[in-house]
Amino acid sequence: MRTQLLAAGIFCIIPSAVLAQSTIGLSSVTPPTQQSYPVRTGMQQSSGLGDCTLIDFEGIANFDPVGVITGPVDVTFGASWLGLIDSDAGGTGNFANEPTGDTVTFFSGSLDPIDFSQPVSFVEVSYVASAVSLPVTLTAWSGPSGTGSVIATALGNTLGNSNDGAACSGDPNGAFCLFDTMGVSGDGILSVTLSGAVADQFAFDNMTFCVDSVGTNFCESLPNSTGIVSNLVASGSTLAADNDLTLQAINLPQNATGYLLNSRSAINFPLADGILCVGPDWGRHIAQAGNSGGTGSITTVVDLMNLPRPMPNSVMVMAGETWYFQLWHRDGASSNLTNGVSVTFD
Ligand SMILES: [Ca+2]
Ligand SMILES: [Ca+2]
Ligand SMILES: [Ca+2]
Repeated sequence: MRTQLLAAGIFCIIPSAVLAQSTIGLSSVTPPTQQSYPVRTGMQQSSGLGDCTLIDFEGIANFDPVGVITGPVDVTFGASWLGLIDSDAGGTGNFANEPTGDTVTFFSGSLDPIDFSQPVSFVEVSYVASAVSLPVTLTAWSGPSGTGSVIATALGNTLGNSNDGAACSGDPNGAFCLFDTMGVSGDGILSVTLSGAVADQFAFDNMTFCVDSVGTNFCESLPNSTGIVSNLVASGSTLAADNDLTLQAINLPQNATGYLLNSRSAINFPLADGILCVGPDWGRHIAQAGNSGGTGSITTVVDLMNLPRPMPNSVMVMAGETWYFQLWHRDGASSNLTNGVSVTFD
């Protein structure tokens, strides 16, 4: 025991090597200064995501501006946002364990805003950051290009660079190797900005945005085998009589089965690899069990007229009630859960 403590102490006092290594950036080459600004189509992987859209950045060349990604909502990335491909896949990126494919986006120079052509209500990114880029703040704005009023902010404080001490390894190479998510929600988001990050020391991969999200995230689970905590996003109407509620689990492991849980009460209890946020009186949407497929997403359309319950077998959701939801899914030999989302009905 004494030897282990001593070893740990010695390990902790080698900051000079760590500091020196932390200057190694995300890319081993300096981006060119003059570039065209592209408009892209077909870049979004939206299958199975319903009202939510996932931008995975696959297909953008190394150092090519991300530009405008067109779709139901056009997303315009400021000129400083560039594609970066993993060095293990032929690019120059010093990263690993990116949530999709081999391509992420990082910025060169200023931290430019990201604009949405129509209001969205949820924006989440999977980011990776070295120590000098923490904490990083994601801010949602009511106007374009970081104007108007602040709708919501989210703080990212996960150390992602193994040279700075993050407990992760490359795939097989890449010091920026631990991704985490941060997300903002609220009505009428027209742009998001990032602050606190340092150029060439911060990147993100998947950007998920949703329209018409409702409800409140009330409980955080633990990272699943992708290294990220999965999220449950509610969309539709909070008017019980509308019977219009969809719950989308995102950032799940690929090809994992899972089903929704509901409850009138919230708890916080370790279960398998995650945290159980609902119950103990769960209703289980077993008949709607889904598979996360290649997008890592399961969508459940909830029937508010016949919500599955242990006893009686189903109930109708009434105005004034608050319900808590969470998705439970397989994860390799074990299982995990999404974050919880609560919805109060009118
Ligand atoms: Ca790599
Ligand atoms: Ca990789
Ligand atoms: Ca990607």
